[in-house]
Amino acid sequence: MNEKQIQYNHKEIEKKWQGVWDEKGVYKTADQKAGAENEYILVEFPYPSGDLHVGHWYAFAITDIYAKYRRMLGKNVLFPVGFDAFGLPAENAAIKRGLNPREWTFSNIEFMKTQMKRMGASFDWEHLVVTCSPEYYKWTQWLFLKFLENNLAYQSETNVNWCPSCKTVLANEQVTGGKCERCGTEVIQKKMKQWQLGITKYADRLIDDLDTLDWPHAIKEAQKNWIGRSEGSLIPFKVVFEKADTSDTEISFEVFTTRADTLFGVSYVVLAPESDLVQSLLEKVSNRAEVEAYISQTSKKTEMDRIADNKEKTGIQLHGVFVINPANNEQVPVFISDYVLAGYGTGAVMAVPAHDERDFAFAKKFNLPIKKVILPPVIYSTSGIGIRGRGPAGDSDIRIISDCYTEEGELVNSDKFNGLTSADAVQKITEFVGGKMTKNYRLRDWLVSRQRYWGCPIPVIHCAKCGAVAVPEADLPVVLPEIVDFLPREDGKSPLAKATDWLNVKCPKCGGDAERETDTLDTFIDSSWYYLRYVDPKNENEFASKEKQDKWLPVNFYSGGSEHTTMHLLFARFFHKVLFDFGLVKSTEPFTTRLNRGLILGPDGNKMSKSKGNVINPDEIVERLGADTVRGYLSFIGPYNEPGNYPWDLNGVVGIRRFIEKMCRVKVDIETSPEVRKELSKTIKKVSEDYQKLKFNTALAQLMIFTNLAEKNSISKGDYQTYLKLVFPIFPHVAEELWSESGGEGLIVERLWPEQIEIDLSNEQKIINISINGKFRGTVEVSPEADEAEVQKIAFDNPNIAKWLEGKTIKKTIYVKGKLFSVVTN
Ligand code: ANZ
Ligand code: ZN
Repeated sequence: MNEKQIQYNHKEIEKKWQGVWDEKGVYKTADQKAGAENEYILVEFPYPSGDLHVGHWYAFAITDIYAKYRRMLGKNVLFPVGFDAFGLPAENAAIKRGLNPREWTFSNIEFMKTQMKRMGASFDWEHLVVTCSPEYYKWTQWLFLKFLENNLAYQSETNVNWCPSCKTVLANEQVTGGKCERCGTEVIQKKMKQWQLGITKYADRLIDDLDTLDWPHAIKEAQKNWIGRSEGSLIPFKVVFEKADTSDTEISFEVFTTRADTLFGVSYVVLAPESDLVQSLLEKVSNRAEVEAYISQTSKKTEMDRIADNKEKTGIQLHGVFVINPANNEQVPVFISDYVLAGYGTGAVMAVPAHDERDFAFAKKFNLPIKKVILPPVIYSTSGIGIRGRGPAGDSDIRIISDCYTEEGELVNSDKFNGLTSADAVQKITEFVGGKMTKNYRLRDWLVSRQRYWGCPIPVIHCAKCGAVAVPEADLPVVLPEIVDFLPREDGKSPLAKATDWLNVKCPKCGGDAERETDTLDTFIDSSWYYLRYVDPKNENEFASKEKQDKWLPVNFYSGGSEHTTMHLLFARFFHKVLFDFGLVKSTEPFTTRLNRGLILGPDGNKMSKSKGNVINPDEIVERLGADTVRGYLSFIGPYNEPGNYPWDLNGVVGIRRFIEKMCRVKVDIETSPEVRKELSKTIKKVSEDYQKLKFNTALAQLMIFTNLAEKNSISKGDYQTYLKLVFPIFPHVAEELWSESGGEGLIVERLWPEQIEIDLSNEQKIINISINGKFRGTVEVSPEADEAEVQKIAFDNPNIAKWLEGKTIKKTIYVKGKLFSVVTN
């Protein structure tokens, strides 16, 4: 093709090669390939919300560069794709358009499949997984039943987040800033009977096993904080009534505290308004009406509001109720306040205003005593050198003490514990009062039932006699019935309650009349195990066979968005650990390496959104400039291995298109010029390293340098084809076209990554620095074998050097071989 100029017609080229790859099935992944190690590269699967957007391209097409690279290194790569197809977004959109969610979802999936096929990615479509298909959710239900059997799924009446607009409960993870994550409506609290999964039982393992993962530090930290393990004590308090008559039965409760060292400083106790304990005390409370009013007021607030530090403290005393501080037998009053949450610790707090900010604010407002029991360590100086210890008078008065000192320190006003450090006192005081050390977690059990139609039915039958009965395995899947009226209901029941034919069944245990559970499962359950199904998507007898699992799991590389740090990634890890305990998977963790990618912003630097009119439609760019251009642009926009925010820049896109045209102008010659050969060696090294580190931007920058050089100089067919291989992962279509034009063997997609080219640099000219009387005066080039006499001749013949020697006598010369020639004159 020496003289032939390629006309770069992206439409023709891309269509042609996508057809060929498809027809030859080049991306069909066998479970085993001779001599090749299996590698599972995963991208979080999308919601079939309608159109593919640039974010999907960034997720899939750019991770595909890595998948292609690993494949060329000889790995047998599984790179599957699917759809997270149940859930609110699909349903809300269907409602808006007056369509059925099923039809709407499946037609979207078909459309998005054609869009995704234009990426030129190495997806194996035979592994497609769609979570709303009965073949998939049969196994979601089967897994749920395993949880149920093992007491990891249970029903309980709890206060839940309720979105009045979506008319469904939400998990804590789905409430951001007190608002529904999906629709932005203010979430309210409601007491409802709900299905929960026992994720808290796995809290320690979910924290401790993070150490075994090759994940970004930030994700690990975020998960740890989310789980919020805190070590503290349970301290018992006995309840007494003011006019205690001896017939009173003894009521007592425990508080959870991380600061048992402050027990002598307790001036009152606070209970969570909604706690059962408060209910049990109410009949002894003399100001019951006011207390009940406060409780009902609290029930309208979200947890987020309640725990906000900056807000004014509210609360009310339970008149007629006192508790006894077990450390000093003092009677202290009891309050309820919304800053104490029923779901954390024991829902009861010992308040130490001198050492806790919230207690301090509360005590100020309600005029309660503030008693210091911890002093900060003294640092005083006699000689200019800081010394830690007591003041000169042997007392501690010189310590500068704030009104509310929240750090650890040294105990005072604490009887026989005075003088101990906080750390020592915690355990000793806990023991002294008969309390015990314990761990507490911020994490709650995972609320998984949703009062929505478009989800996986919970495979349970409610019988008046037998209670909640599991649907027998043989009857799975419980198919989501076709109903006309799937809109959410005001009464908080699932729309499935209206499907009476489906609803009324016989109890599997006693055969009596019974009803199906009408709630559906949170979609985060669907996505907690999809990566397992990918390895064996058509299996009718198991969720995934042991053999297939052995071939592929755990996932080697997982790319996704940072919004999934404390939701999906935590849920999937939990699921995997549970399945491990059931003996259903072999590894304790699902994803070995995780990458959180960045975000593509609109051209105006804002998050793309239809309302801002800054959405880039990838189809349009693909049509006009080609899929390879979009792939190249997105790979060039920033390092893929670090999450950043990148505004879309049309000039940049056009620049990539020009670069592809330049690639097409590189011509094959008889020989490669030495300069090009040297740069090719460097390029193979750089591009290999950068692809491996997911720094596609710098890999492409090096390919640009090389292309410039190769376009202006000569390159042999062999070297040219090596170059095409380097380009292929980013620009697969044009690389395949040029490969075929240059008479390459078979398809480039089936070739292996090039070997490093070792360049013999031993007979290159050496550059020698010339120094005269200690000053640098220029350089000369000599052959590598040149001896001192030769170097001296070349240097002294050089007029730029010679001019510094005019009229001088040489006293001494020194030659450092291949580097430096130094002259000393008089
Ligand atoms: C007395 C005390 C004295 C406390 C002091 C702190 C400082 P973390 O570390 O987050 O676990 N607490 C316990 N249960 C609570 C609840 N249900 N709602 C609100 N606050 C609660 O925090 C533990 C501390 O938070 C506990 O230690 C308790 O206050 C409070 F100088 O007890 B502390
Ligand atoms: Zn029954």
